[in-house]
Amino acid sequence: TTRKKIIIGNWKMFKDVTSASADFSNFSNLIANQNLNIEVGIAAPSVFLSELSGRTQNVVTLFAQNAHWANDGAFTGEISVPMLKSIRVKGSLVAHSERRQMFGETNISSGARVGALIRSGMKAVLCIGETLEQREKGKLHEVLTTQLEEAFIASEIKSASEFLGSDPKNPLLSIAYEPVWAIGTGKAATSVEAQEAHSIIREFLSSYFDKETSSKLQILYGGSVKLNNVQEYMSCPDIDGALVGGASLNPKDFYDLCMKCN
Ligand code: G2H
Repeated sequence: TTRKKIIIGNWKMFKDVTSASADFSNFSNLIANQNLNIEVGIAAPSVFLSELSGRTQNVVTLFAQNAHWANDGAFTGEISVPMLKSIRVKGSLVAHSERRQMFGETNISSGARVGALIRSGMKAVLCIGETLEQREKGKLHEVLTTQLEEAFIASEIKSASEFLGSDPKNPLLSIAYEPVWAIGTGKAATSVEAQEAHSIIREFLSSYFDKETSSKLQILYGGSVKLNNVQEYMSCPDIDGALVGGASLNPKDFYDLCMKCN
């Protein structure tokens, strides 16, 4: 495939400004000394983004963990896409399962967030995934395709080319498949289970957009990705990257993990 691999660390709600700055700089320095074939990014807590955006060395892509759909307004506690853009953040996660489960994020609200990011030329990493109960009831296909379809409609973005954006090597839309039962549990999906879900997603993207668009979009796997299992995921035909939580918090360990994929 021609899809560039992308590894994104998700720092969730960890670190303080001192450790975040030091860890980010360490990671950037390590990465900057390499010939990178992959793209690497970190999704940091929003209070650190301004500080971290001066430390990317133009080799680490800085992501937010969420972004609001409106440019501004009375939305206490939210952060807008223009705000992120003004501090040179390049994209955002959307609808991480923790946001869906604990903060009421829906397919519709996350689709609106995706729309705002894409219209601003920023990368949107839309997270989807099934719970254990849904999987056991045989609803994997239905859950994944509904999450995608409702979000795409709510994004109000009409054309596949808008989702792709202007840089063919770095499409604006990415999907992260994160089975809820594998997140932070240490119970990773097998690469066979992950590939099966990714191929469902790839097929849906083909039918919703077209085959060519689908073949260009990156689909990341997330959920207990570690140094010792990342290569197996990356060897699957429809897995183009990883969203890494716990294993991204230590800069040297995360660097080692990224280099396994380079
Ligand atoms: C899933 C993942 C990163 P972890 O939430 O998004 O976290 O790798 O800790 O399972």
